[in-house]
Amino acid sequence: MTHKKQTLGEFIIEHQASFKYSSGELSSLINSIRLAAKVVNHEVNKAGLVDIIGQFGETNIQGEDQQKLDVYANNKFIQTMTNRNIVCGIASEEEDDFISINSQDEKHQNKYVVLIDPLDGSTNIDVNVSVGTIFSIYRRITPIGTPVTIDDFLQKGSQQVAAGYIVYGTSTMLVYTTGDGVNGFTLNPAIGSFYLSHPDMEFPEDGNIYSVNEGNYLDFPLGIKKYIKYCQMEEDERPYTSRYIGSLVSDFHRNMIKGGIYLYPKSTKNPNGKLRLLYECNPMAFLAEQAKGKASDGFTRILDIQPTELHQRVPFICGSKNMVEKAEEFMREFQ
Ligand code: AHM
Ligand code: MG
Repeated sequence: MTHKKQTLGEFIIEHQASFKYSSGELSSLINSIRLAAKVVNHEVNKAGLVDIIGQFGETNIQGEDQQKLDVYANNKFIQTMTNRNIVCGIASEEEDDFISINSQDEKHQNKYVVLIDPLDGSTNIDVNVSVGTIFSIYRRITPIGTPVTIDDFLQKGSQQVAAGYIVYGTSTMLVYTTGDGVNGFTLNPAIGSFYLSHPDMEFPEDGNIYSVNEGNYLDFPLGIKKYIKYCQMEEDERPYTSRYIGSLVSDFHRNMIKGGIYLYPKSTKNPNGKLRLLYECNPMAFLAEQAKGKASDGFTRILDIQPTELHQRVPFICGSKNMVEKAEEFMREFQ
């Protein structure tokens, strides 16, 4: 039996009414992310051609400056959301400060702010390995009609109304949540549409994959060292398999489908971990919880951490519920 797959556009319209703050604004916002994702995807797919058509950062044959892909992605997402006048503010991992958006005719009337990591894991681009975009959406807390302030961006992750990622992999997928489960859409490049391919995504409660940069092992806290040894021990279902792409979106995506845990702990080199709370950890933590997984800094639920600055870093442990709880157990026991 064949049945027609739903497109992301259709899915957004169908779910708009059920969204608790429904006014169409959030749907337009997700739609604009979908559009920018397609444009960025096109550019990412051409990355392997740089030797033929010129390096990023160089001037191309038309005399135009070619941008590095992460700069390109940053500009594209910001431009799309600004032009369509659907958010009141944007913060990006690529920008030092947040951007306040104000249209000529409607002064600060939009209610959402977006935080974005436009191209995460971008060092993987040079070697043709998957990268991703991560986004996080909040309702502003300052009054409509006034410019956004830093407080609109420094909200706890538990206040997110939507979050998602795009993985530019063997196929390109957009995966997102509006707080009612997680759904994944695969891009059909021939047609240019995303189709619902992974409805109601969930982390298996347990898994057998651990993903961590073990090159930093000697610098890890004792609890993490002990947990890694536990993963490697021959007992019950162990040893687990080690899989580390070094691209958070891809490692998360695989672990969500197969069952696994991702860890980026603190180390001597990175005393607060490496990943950014606002652009990376909060959105992934929201997705993880919506997919019945867990996300923690080893002791505290990520979504409960009160951010104090835009580019704050935190240790990050995320994945299948039982695995994250086990890692937390080790953190508590071996401080
Ligand atoms: P980036 O924001 O500079 O791209 O760094 C984030 C990336 C994650 O996608 C990935 O999981 C991690 O950094 C890999 O770091 P490392 O190379 O230290 O293992
Ligand atoms: Mg990043």
